Amino acid sequence: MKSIILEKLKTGNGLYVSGEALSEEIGVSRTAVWKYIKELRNEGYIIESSSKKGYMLVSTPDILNEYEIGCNLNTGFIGRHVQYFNVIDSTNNYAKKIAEEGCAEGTIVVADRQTSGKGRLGKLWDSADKKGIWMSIVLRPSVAPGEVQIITLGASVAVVNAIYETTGIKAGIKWPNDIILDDKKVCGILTEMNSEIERINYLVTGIGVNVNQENNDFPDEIRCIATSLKHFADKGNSEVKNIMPEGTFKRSEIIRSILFELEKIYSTIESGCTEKIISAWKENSVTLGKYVSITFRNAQYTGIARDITDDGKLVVECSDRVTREVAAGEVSVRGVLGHV
Ligand code: BT5
Repeated sequence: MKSIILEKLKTGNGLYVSGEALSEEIGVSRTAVWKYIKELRNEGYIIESSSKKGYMLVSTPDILNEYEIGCNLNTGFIGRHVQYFNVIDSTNNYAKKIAEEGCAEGTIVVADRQTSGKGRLGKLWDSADKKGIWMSIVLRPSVAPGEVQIITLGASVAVVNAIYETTGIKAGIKWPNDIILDDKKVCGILTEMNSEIERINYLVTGIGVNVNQENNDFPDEIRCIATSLKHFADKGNSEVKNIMPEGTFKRSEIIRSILFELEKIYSTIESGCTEKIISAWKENSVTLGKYVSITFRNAQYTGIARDITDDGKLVVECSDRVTREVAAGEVSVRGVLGHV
């Protein structure tokens, strides 16, 4: 009911919609309409009211509810079910729970703030309130468990494409799936899997994008390695687009675009055309051609990252002249110079 009222106010295009018309069209009392308006205001919508003219939607702040994400969402199944929280421990944890319970494929869990956002290997992911996209997507791919890396690579391509489409900002991918701007991390992806030997039961792809943080919003420990889309845009890049008057980006728009790009890529993977994803990943890579240091079977090597294999392993030509193929999770890759 609330979403119908919201839709009517939005199609009012900045004009008043009378309370009586709303109550008649929807079939609820005027008091009920007033109650829903109050709820919408509590969610952050700026709605003016006049006893004679009714209600007018003045502005829609950066809100992440099911309605804002679903409106104009151009996907078949990814993002068609949204579970929104203003605060949660970790969207990945909740997504795993509902995946266990059998939620629909493509369900997303999104939060304004995480209290225990997770990176890989128990590391923490800083998830400041309303500043970023903290979102997890439940997938049930038909690829074999050993080939799951392609979905993670695909997710990073989807994020880079979506950031470019919605903000004009061209980010790069550090292998396997950190999204980098100005040598700093603007997004991290954490994929968790529940599988049997031959079959994936479900996959949760967690995506964290720093959108509207100022540099001071990051904790000291990560301030010199983290950045946000806003921080990048504030430096005065002429290609940046869609910045709101308050100097921030609308998270719901970026989310919709990520979901759209991800669904395209996911369908390509499910139809067996993984080479397209690999080549898109290579085009956006900031790792290939760079010196990297790797940890491989407990030994350290340095070398040049030359390629990635069809199943997503990084091919490194090491300085001892041996070429090694390393998988994410087994290795850490650090640029010899800088973050990349
Ligand atoms: C990642 O791990 O990059 C994966 C991050 C995934 C976060 C999303 S948010 C939605 C979903 N729910 C979750 O609970 N998680 C996912 P990793 O490569 O291990 O990087 C972690 C490291 O990045 C930390 O040790 C910090 O050094 C750094 N870091 C932490 N918070 C950051 C931030 N907001 N921006 C940039 N770097 C950050």
